[in-house]
Amino acid sequence: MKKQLLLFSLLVVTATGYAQNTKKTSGNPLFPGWYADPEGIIFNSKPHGNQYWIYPTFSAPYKDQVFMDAFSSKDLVSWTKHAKVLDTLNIKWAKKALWAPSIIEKDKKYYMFFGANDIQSDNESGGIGVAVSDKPEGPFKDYLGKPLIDKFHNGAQPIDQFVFKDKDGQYYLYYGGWKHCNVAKLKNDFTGFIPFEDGKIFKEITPDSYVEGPFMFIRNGKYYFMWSEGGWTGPDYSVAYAIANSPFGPFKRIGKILQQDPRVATGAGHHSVIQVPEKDQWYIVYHRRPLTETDGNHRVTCVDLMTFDAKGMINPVIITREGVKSQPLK
Ligand code: FUB
Repeated sequence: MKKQLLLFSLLVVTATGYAQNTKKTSGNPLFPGWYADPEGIIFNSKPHGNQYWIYPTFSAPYKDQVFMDAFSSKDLVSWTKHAKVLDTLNIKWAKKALWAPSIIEKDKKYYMFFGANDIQSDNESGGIGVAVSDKPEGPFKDYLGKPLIDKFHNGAQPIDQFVFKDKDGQYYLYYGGWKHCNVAKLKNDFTGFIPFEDGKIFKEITPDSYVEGPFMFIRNGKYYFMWSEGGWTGPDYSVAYAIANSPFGPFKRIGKILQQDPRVATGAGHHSVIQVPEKDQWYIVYHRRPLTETDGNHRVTCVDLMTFDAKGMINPVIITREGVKSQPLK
């Protein structure tokens, strides 16, 4: 009996190994589960520098959004889940609606900026917080003991943060829901902000049709600013972008580059971008909703190629079921 069991197990292991070895593309979604607002990143420091990481929102009713999982991969094809890297048990002011993590590595620490509580006015408790860990897989602990931003400024709901390191080493926080986007200059230790020359802390940079989910990257010295448009529970959710010469814009909308494809999925939006180090090779990581699905929370995390034309414009993304080919990092 025991021998039979052993033989059966060997066959299963062999079959699984074979299946993994022959998986040529990532497939979409990248991993099982309802996950939205994915931030994809490659960290600089060893031993984590040879991996892709994705930090998404756990997509569920707000009251159940009390933790965040992360995912890592060596090749974009096989992914490992890291459960509950952030948990509201470790953040006394965060009660629900943990949203849209944005992560950055600095001085051997990992800082995660997150939204919590979905505040509707300045009278409610919550907003954007910061958590810190020694490792990308957490556990992340509350860094400030209170939100970093807990009020509306320039009409922007304090959600959907993105932390950006500029060419000169300065860190900025782009954020905002309710169709307004602000940028603020972070203090070097991320405990607060440095006012701009005009004395203001929150500079509004909202482009046309902006709704939420800002993201920034630099290519060939230009600032590519991207954001989500439409309503996240509907099919028209999408991503548009602008190009500027400065991190403050002006951000003149160029057009949409990610949206639903009625043959593949709806509601494609709230994305991030990964560049393969030292290569002009780019991926867009985003969420979308399976065709015919009507539950707003049924959002899944996907990856597809992002390419540019000869003038540096982003080509419209082709959303796929296959995903992308294996791309191991050095
Ligand atoms: O996942 C919660 C919210 O949905 C995000 O903060 C928005 O950007 C939208 O994707």
